[in-house]
Amino acid sequence: MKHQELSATAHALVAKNKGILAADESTSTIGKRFAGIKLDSTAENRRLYRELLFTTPGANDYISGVILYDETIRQSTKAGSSFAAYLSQHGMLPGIKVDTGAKPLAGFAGETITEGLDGLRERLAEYGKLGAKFAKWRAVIDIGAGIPSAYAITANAEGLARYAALCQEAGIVPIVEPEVLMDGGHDLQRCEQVTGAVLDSVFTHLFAAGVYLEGIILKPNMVIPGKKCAQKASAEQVAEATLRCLKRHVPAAVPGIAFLSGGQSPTEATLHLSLMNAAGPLPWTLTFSYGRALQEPALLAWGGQSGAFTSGQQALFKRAKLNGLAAVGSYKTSMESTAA
Ligand code: 5MM
Repeated sequence: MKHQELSATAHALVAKNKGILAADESTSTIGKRFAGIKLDSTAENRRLYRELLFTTPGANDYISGVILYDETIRQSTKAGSSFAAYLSQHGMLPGIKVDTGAKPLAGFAGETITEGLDGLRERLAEYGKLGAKFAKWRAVIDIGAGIPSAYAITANAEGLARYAALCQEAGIVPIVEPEVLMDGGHDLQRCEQVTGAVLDSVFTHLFAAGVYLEGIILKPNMVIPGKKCAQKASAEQVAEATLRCLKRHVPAAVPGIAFLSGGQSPTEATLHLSLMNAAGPLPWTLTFSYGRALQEPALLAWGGQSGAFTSGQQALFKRAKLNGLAAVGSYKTSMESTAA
C-alpha cells in the first residue's frame, strides 16, 4: 500500500505539463536574494514573498508541487490558511527541504557533506502531520583541481540513500538531489564524467538501502560547462550530453527526473528542458524543479513593492507556463515575447 501511495505521489509530481517550484531557500539564502532587491529579510517579508508565489493565479496549471523550508511550512496566507493547506486545496503538493545544509567534509578540503540525518525520522513524522507529501535533500559536488574525491561522492550518495529510505518509511516521496555545481572552469565533458560517476554512486546506494525507485524523483543538474569555461556549449550540445548521461546512469524504474537550474538563466533552463523533451521517447518523464530560474523574474518584478505584487505574480506565471510547455517539448524562444 505504501509503495502504491509513493508511486502515485511521484507520478503526480511529474504530471504532464507540470513541474516543481523550489521555494525552500534557507533563511540565509533568501536573505541574499532579498539583499539583491534591497529588502529586509524579516519573517513577514519572507511570508509575503512566499504568499506572492503560491497564490499566483493559474500557477497550478503548471506547478505540481512546491518545496518549502521549515519556517515556510509553519506560515500561513494573510487569509489564515497554512501554506501547506492552501497549496493542497489548489492542487499543488506541499514538500519540505529536510537536509540541514552542506558542511565542510572533514579531511577533504573544498568538499562538503550534506547533514541532517540525526532526528530525521521524527522530523519527517512532524512534517507529514503538517501536510508534506514529499521531501528534498541536496548533496553538493564541486568540480575543481583534484576534486571531487571518490570519498566525497560515496559519503554524499550514502547520505542521500539513508534520507530516501527514511522518507519512504514515513510515506513521503524523496526528491534525491545530487547537484554537480556549474561553478569553475571545467568543460562539458568533465561535467558529464563527474555527473555520471555521481549518479552511479547514488543509484548503487539507493539500491543497497532498499529504496523503492518507483517512489522517488531524481533532481540532477544538467550536463553543462562550468561558468568560467572558455569553451561554451550550444543548447543542443547541453541537451544531447545530458540525455546521454541520464540514459547511461538512471534506471528506467525512476518515474521522473526534475532538473535543478543551478545558475542557468531562466530562458536557458527552459530551452534546455524543451530540447530534451523534443528529442523523442524517454524512459522517464523529464521536467523542472527550478528555484532561481522560476523565481528570479518574479522577485525582480515585485522588488518588495506592495504596488508590484501582481507584476511579480505575472512574472512567475510566465515562467511556470513556459516551463510547462518545455516539459512536453513545445517551448520556442519566440514565446518569450508573446507569453502572458
Ligand atoms: C531554492 O534553493 C534551494 C535552497 O538552497 P539553500 O539550502 O542553499 O538555501 C536549493 O536547494 C534548490 O532547491 C536547488 O538547488 C534548485 O534551485 P536552482 O536555483 O538551482 O534551480
